[in-house]
Amino acid sequence: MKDASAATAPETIYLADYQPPAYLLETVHLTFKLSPSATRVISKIAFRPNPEATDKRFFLHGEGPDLKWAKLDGAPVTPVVTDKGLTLEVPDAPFVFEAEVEIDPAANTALEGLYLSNGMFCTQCEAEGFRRITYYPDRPDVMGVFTVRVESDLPVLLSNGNPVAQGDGWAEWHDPWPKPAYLFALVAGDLVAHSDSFTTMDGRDVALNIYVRAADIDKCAFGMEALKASMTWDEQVYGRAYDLDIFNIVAVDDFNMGAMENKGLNIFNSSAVLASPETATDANFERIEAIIAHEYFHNWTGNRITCRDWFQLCLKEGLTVFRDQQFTADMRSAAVARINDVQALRARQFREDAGPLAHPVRPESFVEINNFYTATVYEKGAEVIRMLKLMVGDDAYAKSLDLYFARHDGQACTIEDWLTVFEDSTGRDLAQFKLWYQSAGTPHVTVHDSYEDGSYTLHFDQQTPATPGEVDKAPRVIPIAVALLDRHGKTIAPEQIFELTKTQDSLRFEGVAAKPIPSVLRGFSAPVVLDRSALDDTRLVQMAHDSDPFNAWEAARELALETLSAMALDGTPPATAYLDAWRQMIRNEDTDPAFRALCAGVPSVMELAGHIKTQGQTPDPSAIDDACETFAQMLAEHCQDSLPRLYADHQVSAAYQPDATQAGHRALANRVLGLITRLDSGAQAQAQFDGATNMTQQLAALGALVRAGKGDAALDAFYTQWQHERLVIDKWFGLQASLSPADTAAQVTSDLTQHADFTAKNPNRFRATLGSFAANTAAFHHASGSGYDLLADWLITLDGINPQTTARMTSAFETWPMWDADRQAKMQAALRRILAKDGLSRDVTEMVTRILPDP
Ligand code: B3K
Ligand code: ZN
Repeated sequence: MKDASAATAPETIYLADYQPPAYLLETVHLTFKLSPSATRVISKIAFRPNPEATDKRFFLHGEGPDLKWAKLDGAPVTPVVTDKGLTLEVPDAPFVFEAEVEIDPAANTALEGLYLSNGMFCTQCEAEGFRRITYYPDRPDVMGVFTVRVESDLPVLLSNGNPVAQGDGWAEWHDPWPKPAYLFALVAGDLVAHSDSFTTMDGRDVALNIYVRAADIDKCAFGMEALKASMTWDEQVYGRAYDLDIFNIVAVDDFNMGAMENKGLNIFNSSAVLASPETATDANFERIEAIIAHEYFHNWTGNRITCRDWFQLCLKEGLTVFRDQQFTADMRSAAVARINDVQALRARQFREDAGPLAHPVRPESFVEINNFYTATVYEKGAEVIRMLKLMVGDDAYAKSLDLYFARHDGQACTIEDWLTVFEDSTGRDLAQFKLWYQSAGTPHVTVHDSYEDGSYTLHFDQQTPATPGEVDKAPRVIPIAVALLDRHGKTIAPEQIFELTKTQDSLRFEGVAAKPIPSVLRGFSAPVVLDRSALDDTRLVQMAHDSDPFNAWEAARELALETLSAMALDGTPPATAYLDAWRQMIRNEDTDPAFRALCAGVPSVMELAGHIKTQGQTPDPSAIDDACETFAQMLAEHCQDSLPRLYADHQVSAAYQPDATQAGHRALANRVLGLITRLDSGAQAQAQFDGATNMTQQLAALGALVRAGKGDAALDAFYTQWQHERLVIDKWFGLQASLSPADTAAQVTSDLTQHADFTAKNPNRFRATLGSFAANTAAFHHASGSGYDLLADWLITLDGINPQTTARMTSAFETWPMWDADRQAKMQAALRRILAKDGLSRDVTEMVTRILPDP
């Protein structure tokens, strides 16, 4: 029934073209007869005309399912089928459509739709994967009540909602909550469950399960605790209770991202849920806690209230990231959590916003929606909500969220709906605030000050650089948290929120006895680049005393950026006063070890390159890398006498716990170990490696040894010890690709791709190897171009296997405008080589075309 001539060039979809669906759903019945290469899917869907639709044509999406038969109200019909879907003449009245299709999960290496992972059937339907399973109105504003029957010999058969009935070789599930197809999920496998239960605040008993392969059953306890903590937190903080009798999580090895919030059946990349002290680091535990929370929180922000169309993705993702950030701040140290969030935002989102892939938090067009699950939609989307909360205040935020849930439960909504809720509940006009959703680019805010006769004024300017397709930018509303400190760091004017709404404006303080130290953009109150170079340099005081821990860290970071940039540009050595202050900071036992570990972090080569670029210079990755090495060596020597004691004082003797307190001690001790390794030829690191009782210690020691060029024996020992733990072997691949020196890393990585354990079919392994290499900035940007060639070769190979993961990884090339002409030319040549590949996927074609300059 295929009409091959219907194949068309990739089409651009526009927000402005949104049309309501022609038909709405009542009920959906699906039967899956599972078989690796020939799964049959039988569907029975009750439709009714949408009174609000103008276009009445009946169209079902479908990409790949082989249609065996179709019926309309019980009578056989022959729809017109193309490679995008099917059309059929239908009555202008309710009707039932039935069909049977065949699909091939075993051949599905793209990991979208129904696929096989190590003998387990599983699904990934967001954003548009359901159309690879069967013919269906695969758009988020079409919601149905699903009943699903799964037939298979495999022992565990799962789908969304509550279990209805089961027998030998089959199980039936019913999900009472209407949902779009992207939230559909099915799992069948030889699995075991780590089980628990939870009683909701409204008295519902919920069975909780984490399903894994038998060998992983000892790695589920932490995830389960994180799930229960998330359920409690959402009740206490947002008043949201869970709404089914069962909540299942399944760990899958082959997965394109972290996890997926399918209603009642979350599917997780095994790296985002499995953890034991021996196999996972403190950072892994923290990430797992955050992802479990994130997916659970989607039950309300995403599932109960979903998106009208995919342009509204930030409606669920920005809000859910903001909620998981709040959760982490409550569960751990709020200051450390905020610094981590801002570091990630700057590393990924600011970089995106400054390059050829810049787009608004709510984009206005796309070719492949999977290319818009970006740091801008997620992390900047969360920052926008953080600003909104700061501007309206905590109580008004809580009231607005209550109204949002009450007004829109069960609906598919837009950013306009979201903002209207806030306007209605607070009376504020949010027209200017909406620019944060509509306009791309990171605003640059410049501040200078003046002081005269007890009157102190801060003068602000804002300007947003041009982004692709958007040259002139109107001023935005920027909430700037400000306090004044005296010369000793004591607060003399408490924190207030100044809203900068114009291109230029000022904030005045009267009765200020002496010129104060301004603490500006406290807590990183807005996602902007702040230039405070016109202010007096008070950063050494702020680093030691600012009452806002974010700004204390920021002062340390700015000093490090400035010192290292000067070293890289012309060899200026660090000031002794700065090295002294650094030593004092790391030894200051009055501050949280986790915070000190963050302040002691040397900026990445990429962050330094960005800083040098904003100073109007062209960064040289190799010179920056050398400066970082020299700087670390100088710090080690300057702090030499303090290091053994610091290292000893922060060893944890209690049994391993993945909590923030213990993790903070380990983080600081491991930073110190990095410095000690520069002085003792790796003796201490080898001792830590040999005696390690948890992965945090073991991996940090291995990293220190590899960095020092003394890691060969330890790498072999690590591999031998962990060869049956695939998540640990990912670390083994990743560490070598990311920490090998710039001159050899491309060869090391290329050799790793020849290792028996390397496979491009597993996204975790591919990312651990090639993704880590691309993040090794000095190596990836090696002047020879060998890094660009290696990545391009592998992306060309991977595109034939998994377009979505390939497309994501092309963003390694988005920084081309930052570098010198030779590197720019080499990066563009590598991109053109990818673009020239025959049959290149739509996903990668869109990304590479956007990254390359206009011809
Ligand atoms: N909603 C999913 C992401 C789906 C990505 C599709 N390419 C996970 C999350 O954000 O929670
Ligand atoms: Zn999400």
